[in-house]
Amino acid sequence: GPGRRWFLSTPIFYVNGPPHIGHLYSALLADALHRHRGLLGPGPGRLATGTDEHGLKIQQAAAAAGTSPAELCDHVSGLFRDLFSRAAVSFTDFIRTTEPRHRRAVQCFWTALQGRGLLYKDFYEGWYCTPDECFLTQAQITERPDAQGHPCKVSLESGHQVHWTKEENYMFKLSEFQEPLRKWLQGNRHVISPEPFYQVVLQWLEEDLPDLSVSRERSRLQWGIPVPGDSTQTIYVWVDALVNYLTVAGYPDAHHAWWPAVHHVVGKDILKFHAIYWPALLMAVGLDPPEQIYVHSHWTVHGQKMSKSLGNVVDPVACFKQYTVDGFRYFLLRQGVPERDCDYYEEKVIKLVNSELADALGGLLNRCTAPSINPSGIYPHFSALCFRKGSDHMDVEASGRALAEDYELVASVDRLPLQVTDYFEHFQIYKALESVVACVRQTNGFFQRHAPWKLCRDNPAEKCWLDTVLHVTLECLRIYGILLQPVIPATADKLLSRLGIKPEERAFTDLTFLPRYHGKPCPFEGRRLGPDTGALFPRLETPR
Ligand code: ME8
Repeated sequence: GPGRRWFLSTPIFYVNGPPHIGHLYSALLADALHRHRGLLGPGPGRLATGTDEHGLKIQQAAAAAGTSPAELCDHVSGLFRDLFSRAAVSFTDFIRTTEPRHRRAVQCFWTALQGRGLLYKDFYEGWYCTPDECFLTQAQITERPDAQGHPCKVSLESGHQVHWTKEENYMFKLSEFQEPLRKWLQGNRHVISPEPFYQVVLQWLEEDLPDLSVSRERSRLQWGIPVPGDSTQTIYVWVDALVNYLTVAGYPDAHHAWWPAVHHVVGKDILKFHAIYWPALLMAVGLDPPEQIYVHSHWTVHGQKMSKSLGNVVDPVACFKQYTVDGFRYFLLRQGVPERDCDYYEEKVIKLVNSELADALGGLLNRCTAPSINPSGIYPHFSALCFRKGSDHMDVEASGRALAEDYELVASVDRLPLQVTDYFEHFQIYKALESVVACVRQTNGFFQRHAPWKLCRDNPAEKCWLDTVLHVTLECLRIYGILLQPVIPATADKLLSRLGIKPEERAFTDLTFLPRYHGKPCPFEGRRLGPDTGALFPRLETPR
């Protein structure tokens, strides 16, 4: 409920390549949740994002680019930061794992693990997948010919090549946490959503849970945080990366104000790290596991996985130029279904945003604010004679009586705010948007049905009905504008400003729809509309 603390996180992004639309999607999901919670109550709430800069993968990417890891990190981390600023991701903290505050947190965390007797040194022998930065068992790999046709061992899950490694490492006693993890999950059935991913994690816990190698020999991996007290070893990049969530919460000094009110947004490929390794590591140092893990699936492009070798990696900045920031935000959040992979292609974006933002929403605003239909430019008065609460409508002029469908519209929009909130809380932002769009279409139907442009302002009864039709339409738009703020903040601002709704009138508590119908005073009646600044959303050109 309002007034509750929340702390949302995105994954921190690897800097071995520039951001693509999948990364942006992760960040937008978290941003929309963060903004939505801000509507419910002023917080305190935080949204952390950042970059994951250590590890063999980055070390190798820098070597391949002929640059130093530090330079590569500065450059690519900057690209992510710029992208998220441009995308209106409302982060309150941007962490880089190369920062001193993080090194200190990771070393403290390591020392805490060691202090509890949960680390031991052993010879690790097994497969390592550098692109995925993870250790794999024999059952997790397969053989496949490489580009030259030579047999090559790859990860079953990602298809990336693996290498045999044999070295002395620190091991974390992960196996001791199999039962505690099961108990935690069984006692918190909603901790991982959507539900199918919760089942996947439970299934994993039915299998063997071997101890986890949590360091690499320094001779192989220099680009990382050294093990405290053992300069021959570097801390495994995933332990380093996961601790970022504690760093931004203020660990080791000030995290108690925020921990464990932490809600992670993660892609399905990193679920095991967040739903098994991370909770186990937290329990190991005596901290609670996260309250919530939201999992999303992946974007493909024209049905194919994005990859450098296919050359089909979609640049989000180019998408913003083509579709506008809000247009692309809307597309990703409206079409992205966390349960399953979704496909991106140009025509799909254009069709969706033209139909829903430019035509349905923008068209509606344009029609009900046009000077020809509302020459005084004010929020017109609602007449309770035209819309009567209850089924026995008072008899007025035939032209002035609301129809059964109109009452259905009012009921739908009355229900909408709670419906939208419920969907947000269940990580179904796409369904929240679907329900808003359904109402927008219903409102268009209402406007069309009563054809207010045919009503005559000089006839008092007709004027009364005309004003009421406009008032109801503006009220609908006001509700949609408030509810769309988390997804299309700039467009929602433009819409609400055009209606004359002040910035302090745009929170969840302002979502009382059509107060006059409910017998309450309406603060907007008679108020001057905001200035006309042109079409709400530009129609996008279809590519030739
Ligand atoms: O995994 N569609 O970083 P990362 C949707 N550094 N989401 C996608 C995607 C796609 N095609 N491709 C990637 C890492 N993602 C680690 C995280 S957190 C402590 C450390 C998502 O840059 C992916 O699922 O490879 C993940 O959630 C995020 O982008 C970062 O991926």
